[in-house]
Amino acid sequence: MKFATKAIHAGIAPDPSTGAIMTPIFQTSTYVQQAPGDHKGYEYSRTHNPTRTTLQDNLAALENGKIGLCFASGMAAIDAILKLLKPGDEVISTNDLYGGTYRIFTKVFEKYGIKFHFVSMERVEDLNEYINEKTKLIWVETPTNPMMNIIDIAGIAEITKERGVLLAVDNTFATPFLQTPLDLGADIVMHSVTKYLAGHSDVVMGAIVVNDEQLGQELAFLQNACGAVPGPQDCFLVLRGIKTLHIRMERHSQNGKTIAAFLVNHPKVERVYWPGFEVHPNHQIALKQMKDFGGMISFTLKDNRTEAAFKVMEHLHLFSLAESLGGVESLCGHPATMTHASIPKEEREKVGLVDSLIRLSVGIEDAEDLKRDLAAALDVL
Ligand code: P1T
Repeated sequence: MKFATKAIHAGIAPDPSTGAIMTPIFQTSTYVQQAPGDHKGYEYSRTHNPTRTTLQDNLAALENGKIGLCFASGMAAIDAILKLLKPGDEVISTNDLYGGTYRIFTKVFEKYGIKFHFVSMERVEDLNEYINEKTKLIWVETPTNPMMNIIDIAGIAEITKERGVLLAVDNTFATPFLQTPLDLGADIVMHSVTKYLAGHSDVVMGAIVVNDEQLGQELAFLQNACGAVPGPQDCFLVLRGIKTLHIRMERHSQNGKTIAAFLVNHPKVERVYWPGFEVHPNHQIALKQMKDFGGMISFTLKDNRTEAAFKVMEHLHLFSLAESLGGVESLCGHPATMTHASIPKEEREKVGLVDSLIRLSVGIEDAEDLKRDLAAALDVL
């Protein structure tokens, strides 16, 4: 099945009791058993819920994986992956990543004796320097949040396979429409479903997809044992959102391209971070592993004062100032004080995340209107 068909049909069947074409919201905590242990596959909704199962199966199909698991948030999904580890284990992560991921690594799991190394993975072979016998997991975000670096998933997978280390990819920015990390050799793909998958800024959710049966069972055990599961109504909303994922991603990518081209030629703009530019340092890898470039763009201004960035964002109207991304409506954000404030300034600046950086989540509105909004706001400077 091709992607668009899978988005609408994979894992989804009419409800057997009524024929309802839409998966019902099974708003129930428990299920009646005929005798202890004699049930229809459902015992308690933390463990299994039919609305969640349908979404998990649909997500697994989209990522070309075997087992999908949904969590109460993207952070809860990351938490479950980290709980595969034990004290003394080491993790190597991209040095540019969502601030909340950096925070759970350094402020939560370091306390439990897990060591994290943050490195640039732009040159895949450099990774070998950091891998030792304690290394258990490589954590890759690509495109990275917010600097839009692209990491060569297949290149890293070659190394992790050889060295017997797990490779997890946070696929939030790309979605399975643009990139399928399991096909490139990753062991675990993770999502903040909150973003493009849900797509309508009305749900917080996370997901993990894997191919390996045993790894899937370990993660399903953690999902049930720790219990950060999403409710059935949220699963229904995400199932509905995913039905248009392919159409939305095409439009996000098209609008992203228009806005990136507009910004790069604007006299007040210093630098635009978008992997679709031929001059982007990892453009060739983006071409190799992504179908298109998506709707995320970061940029800096020639006037590099934080106040200048604030002024531009204040004068944007169609781009609302808010955390998050991936909804149909355009958003703008200031990573240094918002999504990435939990990363120390010196660490942020090492990767180019300066105080004047603005991040855009380009929505699916009319691109000319979005351009006009940006032009008017930049004119204020
Ligand atoms: O917000 P939550 O659903 O818990 O997902 C966390 C998360 C994980 N990974 C990436 C790449 C993310 O971007 C996020 C959440 N990010 C934002 C809220 C943001 O505005 O960048």
